[in-house]
Amino acid sequence: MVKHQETVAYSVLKKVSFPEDIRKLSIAELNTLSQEIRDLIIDTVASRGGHLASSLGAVELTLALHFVFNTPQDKIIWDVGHQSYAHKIITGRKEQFSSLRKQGGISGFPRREESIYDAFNVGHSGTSISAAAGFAQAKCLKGEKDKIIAVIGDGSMTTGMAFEALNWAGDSKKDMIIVCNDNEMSISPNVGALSSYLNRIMTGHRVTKLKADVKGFLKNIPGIGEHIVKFSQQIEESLKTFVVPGGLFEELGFTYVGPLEGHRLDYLIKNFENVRDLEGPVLVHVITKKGKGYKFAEEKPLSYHGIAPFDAETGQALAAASVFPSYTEIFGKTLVELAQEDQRLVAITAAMCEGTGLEQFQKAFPQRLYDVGIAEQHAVTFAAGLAVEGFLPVVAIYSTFLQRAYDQIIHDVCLQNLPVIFAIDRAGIVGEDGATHQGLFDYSYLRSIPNLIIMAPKDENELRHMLKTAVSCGSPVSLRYPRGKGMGAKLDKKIKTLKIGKGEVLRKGSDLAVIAVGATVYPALAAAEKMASEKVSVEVINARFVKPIDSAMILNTALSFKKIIIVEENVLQGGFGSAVLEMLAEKSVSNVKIKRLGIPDEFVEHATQEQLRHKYGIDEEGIIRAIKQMLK
Ligand SMILES: Cc1ncc(C[n+]2csc(CCOP(=O)(O)OP(=O)(O)O)c2C)c(N)n1
Repeated sequence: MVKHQETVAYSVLKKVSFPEDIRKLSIAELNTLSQEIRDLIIDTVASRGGHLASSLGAVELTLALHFVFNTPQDKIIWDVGHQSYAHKIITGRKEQFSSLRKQGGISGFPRREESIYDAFNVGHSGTSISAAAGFAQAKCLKGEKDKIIAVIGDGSMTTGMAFEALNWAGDSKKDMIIVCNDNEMSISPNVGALSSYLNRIMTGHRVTKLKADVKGFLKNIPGIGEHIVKFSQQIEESLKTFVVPGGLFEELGFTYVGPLEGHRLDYLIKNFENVRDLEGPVLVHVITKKGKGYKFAEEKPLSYHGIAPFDAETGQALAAASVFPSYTEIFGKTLVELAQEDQRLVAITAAMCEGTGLEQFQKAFPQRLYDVGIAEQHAVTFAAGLAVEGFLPVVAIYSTFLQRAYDQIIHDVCLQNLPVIFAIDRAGIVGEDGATHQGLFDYSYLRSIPNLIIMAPKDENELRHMLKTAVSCGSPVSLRYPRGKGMGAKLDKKIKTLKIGKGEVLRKGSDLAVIAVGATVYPALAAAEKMASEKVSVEVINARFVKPIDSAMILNTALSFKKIIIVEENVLQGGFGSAVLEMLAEKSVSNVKIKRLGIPDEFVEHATQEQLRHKYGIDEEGIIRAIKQMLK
């Protein structure tokens, strides 16, 4: 069970800083080390929040890999990277581990900038085999013999990228080792045919083990035991075809090793030592338990996948649940309401049913909810197919993961002007997950696509109206909203449709206008309130639409104010502010001073959402600062 850091002796861990330290340890010491690493991970995540269950499940696997392979010369490439906490602890970052995901602290994901042991930057699923293939090809060109190891979960194995890379790797015959860390879970239980296949291998393995045990038992029954064994052997022959472990991978050109029990260090080490000497592509299938060693996480791996700070003793969340529902919750609830009225509505998730708030929809309409696995590209084109057949698909997805389906949005949805709704969650600054997960590009990458309507609500009430508008408009729509709780807005009983391309003036003013969109509208309003107390009159406009923008209203504002601030939670390049500038340039409006607030041309690192909004000057304080500067 969990012990608190102060009281833990960490008898072995205190001797370990780098992998060379663990290579000197006995199996018994390694087992103790596993426990101590788990304690450290649990205590740290309990206070910092983070990805718990996946990291707990990969502790022995991590130790075995670093024990057997000559890291950092040999390269371990983690897929997603949310399981890499043990790796971080034993690769020189034990002391900094308490700064996990803090501003200026270590990242929750492998980062090459952070450590020589982090071979490749990750955060999105399914990249490890492709990257490993690239490494393997490079080693071949350079005549180097270092080992390349990709560690990929069974969930991430369902990504299109993983299939593409397996296809290449199996054919290229380059030396590389793919470790499939199979815990039967993605974030939720894994889905799809490959998952069933892996499951059959495991079941087959269990059957083989069971048969051996039963045979041993029967043989010991005096007199009749031998006869029964002989008879059962005939049955056994037919059972052999039940499963050929790894047959699929063998067919693809891999040497299959497994399934291996993933929490037995002696066993893992022995097998990896054998695998190290194999040539060509090898797939090692390791069976682990998500959340291993922490009762609550083992019981509820989904809840403990990514988790906010909690009490390690009780497993209970530390922060009281917000009084306001989150945007995600309101989206899910509203979708159920709308789907009750409209049979055509169907929902699609790429392995993020809970994260995107679709659980209620799943309960209410199990036949109309499709979890396609970690397959964003497929999700989008699948939606396009449904739309052609007259359905109204809602693809509920995080902004950062939609990036993967860019061509599908253009080629399969927008080119055919199909009514697919992209309900884009976690848009804007997401916080502690850092650069790989910020949703800061969607206005820019979507704004250039014809036929697509782009909207963003100022609060959860407007989200409801926008969802209804999206469902009613018959076009492809991007509806983006931020991570976290809503603004506490009162929800209108009746959900209405909004006029496409029309913004609203929220506050009249005379000195300067702030045009805000999405999550920046309330801070703009608050800033205007504060300025009023300093006798500065600020007009605040809620743009609502990034495409089509409300040209008439913005033009009017430009002509009457001459000083405008535009605020958005998106990169400045190609974002909402760019759209306004383009429109004004088209209309030859030049005598207006415009300041754009948003994210500059850089990747945004991990920190809390508040810290980041502050850093980039898109919170109330930043907007006040900009107003004052402009009026100087
Ligand atoms: C492209 C992409 N889509 C979705 C996600 C969100 N996500 C993070 S981890 C995860 C599940 C990964 O499952 P698996 O690879 O089996 O790892 P496990 O957590 O079981 O160790 C998902 C869907 C992501 N990181 N990248």
